[in-house]
This record gives sequence, C-alpha cells and structure tokens, in this order.
Amino acid sequence: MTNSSEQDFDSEPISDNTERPESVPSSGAGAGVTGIGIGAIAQEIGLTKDTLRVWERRYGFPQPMRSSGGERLYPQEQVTKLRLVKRLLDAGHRPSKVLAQPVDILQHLAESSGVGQDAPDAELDHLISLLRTSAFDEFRFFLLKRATRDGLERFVLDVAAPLSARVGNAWAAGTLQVYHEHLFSEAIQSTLRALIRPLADAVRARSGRPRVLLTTLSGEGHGLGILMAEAMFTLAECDCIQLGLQTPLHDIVDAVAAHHIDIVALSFTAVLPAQSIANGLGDLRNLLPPHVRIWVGGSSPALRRKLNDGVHNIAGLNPIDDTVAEWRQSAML
Ligand code: B12
Repeated sequence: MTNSSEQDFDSEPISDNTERPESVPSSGAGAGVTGIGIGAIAQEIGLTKDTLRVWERRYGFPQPMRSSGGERLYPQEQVTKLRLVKRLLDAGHRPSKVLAQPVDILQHLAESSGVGQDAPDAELDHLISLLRTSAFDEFRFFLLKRATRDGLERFVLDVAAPLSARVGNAWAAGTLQVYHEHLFSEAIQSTLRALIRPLADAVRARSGRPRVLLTTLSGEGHGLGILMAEAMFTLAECDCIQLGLQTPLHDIVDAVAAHHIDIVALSFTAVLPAQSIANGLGDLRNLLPPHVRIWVGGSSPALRRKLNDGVHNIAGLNPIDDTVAEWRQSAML
C-alpha cells in the first residue's frame, strides 16, 4: 500500500513555473530535441505534472530534456520506465523504492510481485490469441457461446473481468495494439448488453429498488468496469440507468432528480490522478441530496485511501449483492 504521507508528498505543490503547460509541444520543439511534453505524459500515465516535477527533483528521475523554449520533453525510454513505475506504485510500491532503480530491476520487481502477470487459463489465452490474430468473428462467437453456456454472473466474473486485465497486460507488454483493445471492448460490451437487457426489463417491470445510476466522471474513459457493475446490480434486482462515460457533474445531478435515483455508482481505473478523483467526488457529494448514496469501484489505487465522507468504496464486483441487501435493510428502517 502506498502510505498517506507518500501521497501527500507526491502531490506537494511546487513553485516551478518555468513551463506554460498549455503551450508544451507534444514533440521536439527545437535544436533536434525530441520527446513528449509533460502534459501529454501526465495525462497518459495518470500522474499530475507536479508529481513528475517532484520526482525529478527528489529522486533524479525522470530526467527530461529541454526544448529551445526550456520546456520539459521526455524521451521514449523514460516514458516506458514511467509506465512501469506507475504500475508498481498502483500495486503498492513506494516512489522512494522504485524511481531510482534501472528498468531491468523494476521488471524483476514487477514479475516477483505479480504486476502484469496473468493467472493460467487456457481458454482466456485462446481468446487473447484470437484477438491478436484478428480473428474477430471467432472471438465474438466464443464470447457469446461462453456467455450463453455460463450465464451473466459467471460470464462477468470468470471471463469479462479477467480478460480485461489480460488485454491490459498484453497492451502494456506491446503484444496487443490499441485497435485490438477497441475491438475487445466493443465485443464485451455488446455481449454484456445482450445478456443484461431482458433481465433489466423484467426488474423495471417489477419496480425494482434501489434505482442505481451508473457512469464515470470526466477524464475516465474506461467503461467496462461500470458495465460489469451494471450486470451485477441488475442481478441483485436493482433498476439500473446507465449513462455511459464521462458525464459532467451537473448532468449527473439532473439525472438523479429526474429518475428518482437512490445510488450513484462510479468506476475508476488508475488513469485519473488521485487528486482529480477526490475533487470530483467531493464536488458531486456536495451537489447531491444527502439521501443519495455514492458508491465507487474499480482498480484506481486512490479508492484504497481514505475517501470523502459519504462516498463508499465497494471492493470488487462480488460484494455488490451484500451491499445492496444492506441498503434495502436500511431503507426499510
Ligand atoms: C479496454 C481498455 C481501453 C479502451 C477503453 C474502451 C472503453 N470504452 O472502455 C481504450 C483503448 C479506449 C483505452 C484507453 C486508454 N487506456 Co486503457 N485499458 C483498457 C482495459 C484493457 C480495460 C478497461 C476497463 O474498462 N477496465 C475497467 C475494469 C474492467 O477493471 P477494474 O478497474 O480493474 O475494475 C474491476 C473491479 O474493481 C470492478 N469495478 C469496476 N468499476 C466498478 C464500479 C463499481 C461501483 C463496483 C462495485 C465495481 C467496479 O470491475 C472490474 C472487474 O474486474 C484496461 C486493463 C484493465 N486492467 O482494466 C486498460 C487500462 C485501464 N488502460 C490504461 C491506459 C494507460 C490507457 C490510456 C491512458 C492509453 C493511452 N495511451 O491513451 C487511455 C486512457 C483513456 C482515458 N482517458 O481514460 C492502463 C491504465 C494504467 C494506469 N496505471 O494508468 C490499463 C490498466 C492498461 C495497462 N495494463 O496499463 N483503454
């Protein structure tokens, strides 16, 4: 676990105003210097610009080059190491222990602590190889067959969730490309929606409660987690309203009022910096009536830290059923 003092330290504001972030170029600006600007790196890796500057000053890494205008430019090999560093931090390693290490030591550390390692599963390996060889019809066919055979809950827990992690690991290792990820997401989404739909209609016809609104906040472009959560909420007989990705806060508030929502469920991967998540959740909590619960889930390490009052983290998909049962009990009091 990353401890809280480390976190405070990472987000320490720095009075380093040598850059004009908006004008940082995304490739080399002069004198043959090439690299990626600090804003682009921070966004891609899920760190703040301040964190990158603090690391540079305190740990000596990253060590960007400078454009002719004095702006930081990060060469590709530093970007690759930063990605690995971020994944190790997400897994609970501390900046002071990883930043100064060379890449090969970090790779060993990742292997020994299971970061990026897939549990053995021949059928999931087969699905990944279908994606890799662009056999998309076969890929969709196997998903549908498995979903039909196993049912919604087992498909979510045994296929969709672990396959997402595998696809992410394969992308990070460079063995799947971004378009594979898009095709994968599309196939999982259409399979899940086809399975959820008839049950969701039946739950609505019975006026199922609680009514759960599902979405992600701005900057969180990953939608499979919240869709899997929708499947589990529907199986727990909740009436779900899925708003899709990146809903502005005032639209969430309007939808809550219009649909008499009891619970807002949000999903976070590690792409959004912890501070953005805390700010977004704090603002949303202030905007929503107190009786509307905010439940969050997903792999973001920010959710393992202390959350804003009135925000509840559900650790995974399995506990959804019990958490909903507790809500029903408290609603009956
Ligand atoms: C598919 C995918 C994409 C697709 C998304 C398409 C879509 N419409 O969703 C595309 C190609 C667009 C994409 C883009 C990017 N991606 Co991407 N992506 C993925 C992948 C493979 C799955 C995404 C996903 O939805 N995950 C979310 C769910 C499935 O996983 P989870 O967070 O672990 O949550 C689990 C539970 O906690 C629970 N859960 C989730 N939400 C909730 C909510 C509630 C209420 C509850 C109860 C439970 C719950 O369900 C999950 C079941 O296991 C992941 C790999 C992974 N391991 O997740 C990478 C991953 C998330 N992506 C990553 C990255 C880096 C990116 C990009 C920055 C790449 C880039 N250079 O542009 C962008 C950022 C986009 C953005 N602004 O958000 C990294 C993030 C790493 C990090 N430390 O930041 C990952 C982890 C890949 C990796 N191994 O490095 N990505």
